[in-house]
Amino acid sequence: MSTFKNKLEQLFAEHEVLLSRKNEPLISGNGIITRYKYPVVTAEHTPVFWRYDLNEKTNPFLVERIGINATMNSGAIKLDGKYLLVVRVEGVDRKSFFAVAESSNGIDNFRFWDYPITMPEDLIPATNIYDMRLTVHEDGWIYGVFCAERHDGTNDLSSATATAAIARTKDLKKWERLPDLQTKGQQRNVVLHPEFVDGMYALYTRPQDGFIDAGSGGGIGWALVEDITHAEIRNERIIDKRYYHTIKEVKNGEGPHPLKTSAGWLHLAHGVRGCASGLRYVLYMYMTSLEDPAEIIGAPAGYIMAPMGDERIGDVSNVLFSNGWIADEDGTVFIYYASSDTRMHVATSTIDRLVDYCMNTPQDGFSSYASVLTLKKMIDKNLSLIK
Ligand code: M1P
Repeated sequence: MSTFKNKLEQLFAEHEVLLSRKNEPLISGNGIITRYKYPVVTAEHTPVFWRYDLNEKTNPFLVERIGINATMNSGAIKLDGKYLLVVRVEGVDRKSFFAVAESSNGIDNFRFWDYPITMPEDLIPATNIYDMRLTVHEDGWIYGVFCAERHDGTNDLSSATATAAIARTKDLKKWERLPDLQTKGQQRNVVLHPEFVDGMYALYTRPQDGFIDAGSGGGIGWALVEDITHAEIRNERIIDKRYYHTIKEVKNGEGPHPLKTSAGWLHLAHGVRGCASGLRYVLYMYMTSLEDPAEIIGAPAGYIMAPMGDERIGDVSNVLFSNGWIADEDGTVFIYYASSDTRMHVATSTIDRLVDYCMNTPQDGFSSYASVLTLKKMIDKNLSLIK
């Protein structure tokens, strides 16, 4: 066999070993979620035939022609019994695009579909698209809301605009692009609520002054729009505020759309704080009422997940980010999260555990004094049990 053929066979064989590797649960530290040993989707999971020209004549050295840099911030959905991630794939050229990776159990063996998604352009083409939130809406469509990034047209090459782009599909293959969300300022991390509210489409928003800085945008917002095919925000109010000296002091953003439970809507979000080593992104949760999905009824202090071990290192280090989760009928919840803008992981929990976490974890008292009082209450209660 020629060297080329040998090398090719080896490439496919190594790829298959990676794709078919079984994942293993790790003993969790907090009893709320279970992490897994291996990331579920990495750049190396992308098909060999995306990266290599397999023709010996045009690629005699069998080198990579199209490099993939990262697989991250993925929307998630269960369709026809399959766990599907709409992965943000980032090429070495720094452009992100969407591609579907499929698994039959949600924790390992994710395989990309042969082709990435060809997302139609809006009237004004975007330079980069990323971070899709998927929502099966009660109107019958599957919506993908994502960030469309464009250069702002000034001489400053780093100056961009972030807009919420909207597209819909029935099968994740053929997408209809709708006009981008019209808002006063910039928006990222916009998420469509799965149900109509007062007969309107409801959006979780994240108003921001600039491309990076949330600035005066006070946190996660809420807005109703009449027509999703020409979505325009006229009124927006902040429902989950940022606070000084918390995990969401600098920024926050809704993750995937909330999960409906008998006790309320379960929300997953990211919170950002600044520190000497830069920004630190953690995941936190809160709960809103069934009657009013914008009214917070449970807000545990601090984070539920923060970067750990290898998760702490990557293209943008010290970042956990989630925009996809799946709740199975038996109550298992699969939380898909990216670490350090580099690779995708899964953590599992259950609806009951997450509701218990949201409703029974002490809230933030916003000072050291208040934290000590909260801790002393727990100690009093426990010592009366064990002494
Ligand atoms: O690099 C961390 C994250 O930064 C942005 O999120 P946010 O707008 O909340 O700061 C996004 O670019 C996101 O994709 C990225 O993971």
